[in-house]
Order: sequence, then structure tokens, then C-alpha cells
Amino acid sequence: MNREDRASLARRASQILRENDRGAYTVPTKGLYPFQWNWDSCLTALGFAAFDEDRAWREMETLFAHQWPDGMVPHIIFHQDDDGYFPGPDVWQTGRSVPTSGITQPAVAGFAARRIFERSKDKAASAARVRSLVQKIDRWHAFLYSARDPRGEGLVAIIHPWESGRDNAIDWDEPFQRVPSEGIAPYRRRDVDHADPAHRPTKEQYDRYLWLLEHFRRHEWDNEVLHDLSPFRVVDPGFNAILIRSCADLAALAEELGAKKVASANRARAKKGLKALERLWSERHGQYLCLDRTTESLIDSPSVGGLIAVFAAVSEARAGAIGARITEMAERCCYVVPSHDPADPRFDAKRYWRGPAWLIVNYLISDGLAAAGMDAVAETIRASSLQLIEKGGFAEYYDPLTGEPCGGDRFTWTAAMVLEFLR
Ligand code: 9YW
Repeated sequence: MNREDRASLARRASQILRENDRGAYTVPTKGLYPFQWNWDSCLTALGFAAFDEDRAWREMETLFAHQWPDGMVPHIIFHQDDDGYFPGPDVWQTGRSVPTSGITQPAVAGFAARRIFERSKDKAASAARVRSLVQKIDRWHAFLYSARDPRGEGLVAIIHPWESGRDNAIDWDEPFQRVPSEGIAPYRRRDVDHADPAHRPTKEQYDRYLWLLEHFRRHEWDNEVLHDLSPFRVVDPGFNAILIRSCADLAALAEELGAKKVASANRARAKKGLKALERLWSERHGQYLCLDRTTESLIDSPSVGGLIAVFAAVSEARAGAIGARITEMAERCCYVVPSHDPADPRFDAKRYWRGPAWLIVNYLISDGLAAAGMDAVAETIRASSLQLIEKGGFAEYYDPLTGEPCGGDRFTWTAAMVLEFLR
């Protein structure tokens, strides 16, 4: 790609961020997702930072203004009414003044805050703003390790597939057997009004998503009890690696700002988490796997969750194995990184998190590989990502075999990742 092409791609990406900007937060895309989503916002802030630092900080500040008293940062903030999305605030009923969902999402804020601060052109102004964010992110990390790791194992569990950010991953099929679907209130999905149903989760999956939601609602969203009361408790290597990396980054950032307590608490969390992550390694698959906390067994599902693990500072050997898995997949697919191993018969090239490639995931993995010194694989991922954009525009996700754009269009975090890949 020549300089002109790069500049024009960056302009198109910034235009999408502006288009989806609602002032103090961005929507992931018009229509399909009309509110603020947690990890979308943190990754989007990185995109804003390329041309408007103030707006980048504001994106994260808005998200953290809705942190719960127990420290949880919810996965959706329903800033305004919109019945184009289901389940909306009337279903969640979390009792917040500005309504929010009642579960969380991957904690990428620590990483994003450090990266934006490091690149900041106005360090003094940024330091003033990031100082209060650092305390809030620390409270979120503390929440996750206490509410979702009650036995202090160093690994946190998700209690709903939506918390992983990878809604219908094959990883959840087995533990989902334990989640009932009877007795839920009748409902009408809205996602299928905006996107092809063949590319979305199934009705059976939605029934169980809602069963869990209603179960937690009956327990009044009390995080003191939800972990133990959930029939779905899964340790996702992707979710944990993102948290571990955010702890390490928050520690470094806090150190620089003189927040010694936050620095040492997060350094300790990252160290313990990294050691515990080893429990999820599968020699047979050459990657990390999810662990079902109810049965204490690894889930036989080679998904991208186990590759995102390289976003944390895993050993050279583990990073090398993950790099090799991606190189091998790049030979079989046209585009990397598929969200599930194409060699697995359950792989489904267009169905959301059961095969398609996502730019945000590509970014996390390539960043981790580059940090581990594996520049060539990192570059393969970057090149593949930019090819997908040039061919299919700024889609929500892509068929890794054909490059076909799928899901929502003019997607905010996809655009933000393009700005990162173009740096
Ligand atoms: C939903 C917004 C969200 C992402 C998730 C992705 C999807 C659907 O869209 O969730 O209804 O929440 O799986 O990772 O944050 O882009």
C-alpha cells in the first residue's frame, strides 16, 4: 500500500469514528448496536487518540462514570432509549439511574489507558485525567479477582458468554448443556432485523443467554452470589490474558504517576494470573483452552480465545507455539485470524464467533506477538487485516476463507483498529 492509499484509508476510518460519535461515547454501529459497549469503547479510544486525544479520554471517562458501587464496569450503558436492540434496559432491570446491563466484558481499559498515555502529546493534561481513571480501573480489577475468582486461583471466570465478548464461540457449547432454556419470558430478537440470521447466534443460544440473564436478575444482580449460583462458569484464556495484560499495564502506568499501592497490587495480580494461566495450556492443541470451572476440565475447543493469550506476557515457548498455529492457519485460510480452527468440523466461516476473523482480535494477537519478538507473524496478521478492509470495507467481521464482510457495517472498533494498524 502506498502513502496515498494509507492516508485515504486513515481518513475513511476517522470518518467512521466521527459518524458513530454521540458526543461523549460512540455506538459500535448505527442500528444494530445503538448504545455504549464496554470493550468497544476502550479500543475505540485508541482510534480517537490518533487525531483527538481529548475525545479519547472522554470515551473512557464516560464508560467509567457508570461503574457499579461493587467495582464492576457493565458491558452496555443504555444512554438513550432505542428499541432497535434486544435485550434492552427493561429486560435487564439493574436499577441504575442511567440503565446498564448487569454483566461485564473483557477488561482492556488498563492496556488502552497506558497506551494512550504513553503516546500523549500533552503529558501534563493527560496525567491529570488518567489519574482518576487509574483508580477506577484498579477497582474493576479488584472486583474481577474477588467476585469471579472466589477461591483465589489467579484465574477469573465469566458467568455469561456475552462477558467474553465472543458470544456464540464453540467454547460455550458444552457448558451451555447445563443451562436450561425453559420458563423464560417470550421475546423478539432485533439483531436479525439488522443482520443475516445465518451469520448470527441461534435461537437455542439466545434462549440460554436469556435464561442466565433472568436467573441473575432474580438474584438482584448481587455479585457476591452470582458466581456460585451460575450454571455457566468458564475460565476463558482470552478474557484472563486481557485482564493480566491490563493489570501489568496499569501497574506500569500507576508507577509512573506515583500511585504506589495500585502499582504493586496490579503487579501482583498479573504475576499470579500469568502463572495460573498455565493450567489452561493444551499440549495436544498447541494452544490454550477454556476451562469449565464446574467440572474442572478443559473444553476441547481450539478457538481464538486460546490464541489471544499471547496478549499477556506468556513464555517464549508458548508465544512461539501460538505463532506457529497462526502461521499454519494462514496457509489454510486466505485471511487470519479465524475465531475457530478451520480444521475442526465445527468451524463455521460466517457465523459470528464460530469462524470469522475480527480486527480487534487480530490487533490484540499481533500486539502480543510483536512484544514477544515474533514480528513476522505479527506482520502477516497486520497485512491480512488491511487486505480485508481494502476488499470489504469496515465490517463487523469477515469470512476468513473468502474475505466476505459480514454482520454490521461501518463498524467503530474495526475503524479504530485500522488506525492502529496504520501507525
Ligand atoms: C451483543 C458490540 C458487541 C461486542 C461483542 C460482540 C457483539 C453482541 O457486539 O455482542 O448483543 O452484545 O460479540 O464482543 O462488544 O460491538
